[in-house]
Amino acid sequence: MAGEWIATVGNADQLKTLIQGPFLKGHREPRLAMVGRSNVGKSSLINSLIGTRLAQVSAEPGKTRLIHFYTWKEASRIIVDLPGYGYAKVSQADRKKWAELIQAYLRSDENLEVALLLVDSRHGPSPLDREAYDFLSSGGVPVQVVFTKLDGLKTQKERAQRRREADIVLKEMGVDPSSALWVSSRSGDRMNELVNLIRAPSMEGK
Ligand SMILES: Nc1nc2c(ncn2[C@@H]2O[C@H](COP(=O)(O)OP(=O)(O)OP(=O)(O)O)[C@@H](O)[C@H]2O)c(=O)[nH]1
Ligand SMILES: [Mg+2]
Repeated sequence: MAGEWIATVGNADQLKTLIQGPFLKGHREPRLAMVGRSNVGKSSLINSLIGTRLAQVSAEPGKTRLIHFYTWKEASRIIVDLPGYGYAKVSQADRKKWAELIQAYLRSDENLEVALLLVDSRHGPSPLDREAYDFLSSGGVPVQVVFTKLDGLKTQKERAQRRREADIVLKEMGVDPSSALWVSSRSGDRMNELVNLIRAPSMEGK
């Protein structure tokens, strides 16, 4: 088995009992958190990395409303599937709950290695993505930007154009554009670059 579900939490109090120091239910592997707007492809990317369909994927945005923890055995990591932001139909109260839950997670987890900030390659970083980036980096969390759904950019010309546009926004955000990865979990295109980066000694040592 390439990975398995460990736990699901829906409120901040449950997090405190679940995460004890560096441990999460007895597991002490470093954690990778998936952050990004609803429907950007977080759960799909998790399934592609782990190699099984553990995380629930849906065409309907706002599917992941809880925090799910999975083991990714091959890389000795725990992957954290966080609820997506920016779903228009979510009420103000739900948005607040989302922010509180994610903040509580980031505060309680001493073993968070990196947050993968997922951005839709067809649209580039949105104002909400920029907000998420600022929020993570101001909390001292290392962030890796990953553009998803690369298969949606059909031609080399379109890819180059989107990349030029995204690079401008990344620079404004203070992110080195050459550090960003462009992948497709659907076609598997360039997924190896992400896997190699996660498994690189520099990241393992963090
Ligand atoms: N073309 C394409 N579609 C993708 C890719 N990855 C995910 N999708 C589709 O995008 C939709 C949303 O995918 P999810 O993985 O559920 O997205 P999510 O970010 O987990 O969404 P929430 O849980 O709502 O936050 C689904 O219809 C997926 O099939 C990809 O690499 N290429
Ligand atoms: Mg999801």
